[in-house]
Amino acid sequence: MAKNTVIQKILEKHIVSGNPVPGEPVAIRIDQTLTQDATGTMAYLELEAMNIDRVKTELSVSYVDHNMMQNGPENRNDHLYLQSVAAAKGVVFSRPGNGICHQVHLERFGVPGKTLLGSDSHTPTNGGIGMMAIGAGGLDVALAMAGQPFRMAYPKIIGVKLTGRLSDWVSAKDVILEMLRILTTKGNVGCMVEYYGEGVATLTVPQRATITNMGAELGVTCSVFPSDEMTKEFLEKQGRGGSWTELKADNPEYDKDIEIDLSKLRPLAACPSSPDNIKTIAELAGTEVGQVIIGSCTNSSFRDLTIVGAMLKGRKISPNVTLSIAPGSRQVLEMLARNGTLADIISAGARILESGCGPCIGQGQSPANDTVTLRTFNRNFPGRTGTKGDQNYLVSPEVAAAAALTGKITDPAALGFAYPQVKDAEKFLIDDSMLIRPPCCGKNIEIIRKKTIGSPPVNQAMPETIKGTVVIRTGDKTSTDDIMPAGVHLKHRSNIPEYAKVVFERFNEDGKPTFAQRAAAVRDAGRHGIIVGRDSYGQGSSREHAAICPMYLGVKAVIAYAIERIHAANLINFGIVPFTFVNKEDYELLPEGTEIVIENLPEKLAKRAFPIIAKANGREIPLTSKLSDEDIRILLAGGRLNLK
Ligand code: MIC
Ligand code: SF4
Repeated sequence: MAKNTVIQKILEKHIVSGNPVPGEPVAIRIDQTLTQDATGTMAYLELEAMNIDRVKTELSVSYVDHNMMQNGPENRNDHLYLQSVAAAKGVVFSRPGNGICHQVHLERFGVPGKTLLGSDSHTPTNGGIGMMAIGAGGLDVALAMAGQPFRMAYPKIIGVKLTGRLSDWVSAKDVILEMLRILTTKGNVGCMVEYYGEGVATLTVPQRATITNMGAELGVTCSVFPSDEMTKEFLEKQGRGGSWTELKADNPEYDKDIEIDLSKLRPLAACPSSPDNIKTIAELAGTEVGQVIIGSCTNSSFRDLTIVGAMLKGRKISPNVTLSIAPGSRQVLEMLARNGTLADIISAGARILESGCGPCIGQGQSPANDTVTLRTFNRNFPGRTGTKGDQNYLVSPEVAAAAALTGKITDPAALGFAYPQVKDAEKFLIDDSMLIRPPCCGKNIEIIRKKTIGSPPVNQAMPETIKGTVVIRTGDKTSTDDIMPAGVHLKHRSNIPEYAKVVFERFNEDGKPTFAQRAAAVRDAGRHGIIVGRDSYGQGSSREHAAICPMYLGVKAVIAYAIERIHAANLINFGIVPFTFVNKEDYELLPEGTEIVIENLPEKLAKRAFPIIAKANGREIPLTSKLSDEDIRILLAGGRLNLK
């Protein structure tokens, strides 16, 4: 078992119960929370349902960064609710325009050695500053705000030794793409990643944050860098030097070892349509590109956009390409505006978007059909751009800027000019006026609830017998974007009956009832909906709507080869049993429409009588599930909100 690691040092200070053995359930104290608007409205509605007057954390921040299009009143209604509930409950509110939650949190709030729980899967970004930063569903974050510990499996720790230093034109993005090449998106549930070795000191905090951000794509619980002189310098430049403490591993031993020589890395891309479909830029060079977008919580720091600005300065983008840039935060945008880099970017022909998630979550800028889009983002699941059949490549800012200039995927080293020697900021521009601190007492604050703000639906206790019907069988790597699409539907996050209409929309076929219609018909016939999947079911986003909306439509169980961590927790929180097949070949026995019976389920779960037998077409199908005692209690009650 791992020893002397940074991760264990943080865990030791935060564990409140459980056995510190990999795979065993433990509960940890949460120091800070963050929410964003698309998951936040549900989280605060859930917090309100818990009757908590004021949050119990050291710091909780509510960001608005996802739902910013304001096509119709829904988004602004959400913002007003979020701002008022933050004031009422003692939460800092980051106004729309202030930036993407993970970037702003890194700049203004992240503290080495502390725990952060966020209702967004890329919360591990703040591992770049030495935090144990974990993504979770909104309900788990609401519970943390209410002062409850966070439950998870004690991790296996993967140690990644970094040696050497990145060569010119090679970027932090290439480090994490290399990690995705090595580990893939599958099979890493229950692990945490720790970076160490002399290569660490060569990476700045925003570069480290690019790497920890996309740990989410590996499916690990979080990724953590030590806190060193580089961390201290970053915090001092943010005017927060007092938050620094040193965190380092002493002769660490890990459960699994990986070594990456930074000097040997070359520019890479994640090809359509999975973050682990990695090729070198050299292999892809010459591919025609129609669109380039630089931004997202992965790659829109001051350093990232400064290098892009230096590459574009005095040049024009190719006439066949559109280039859009969304700076990660208002701090970054204002600094670029003040030092002239923004003018260089605009002059080259870029379209400037507001500081927020924007195209990363399908909020505008969908590419044309049959066109390659190159993005510095972290996810390229099919259709996430808003275009069916999209060809989305994930790359570094350097590779993105090179393609914008040439109209083709291009190794930036072949551009014919030297790697710009950009310096990090001497000091960051500090202006917290878009962060609204809560008053000391929120009792008299009126919470603004316009008509598009609904309430979380309530589930029934688990039935004695599951009389199930398979409503869909999805296959491998079903992402939460597949289950609950965002894009144009994102604005319905606060209105479950409306949002539930588009569950599994990507799988709709002409002339066939939609998933929502089929599930509702099963429910109205007094039966229970069942979803069948294969590997990595529920990968990607933390959106608990991927559990709430199926629950609303009467789904009682998901059966798959493997279910990703955050999604499995969300299913449990809303009373849906996450089963895995004991025999993978049984997947073939459960096509859509199959009727399944599971008798005496509450009793079997309470006794942990695994494998639990499902009967279908005269066959017996053994199912299992890794559930803690608390998970079983929640499932029997029909969801966490039913437990008082
Ligand atoms: C994403 O990148 O998919 C999101 C949108 O940020 C999600 C959260 C959500 O669905 O609101 C995530 O990563 O958790
Ligand atoms: Fe926003 Fe994209 Fe980051 Fe999700 S991955 S938080 S949508 S920028």
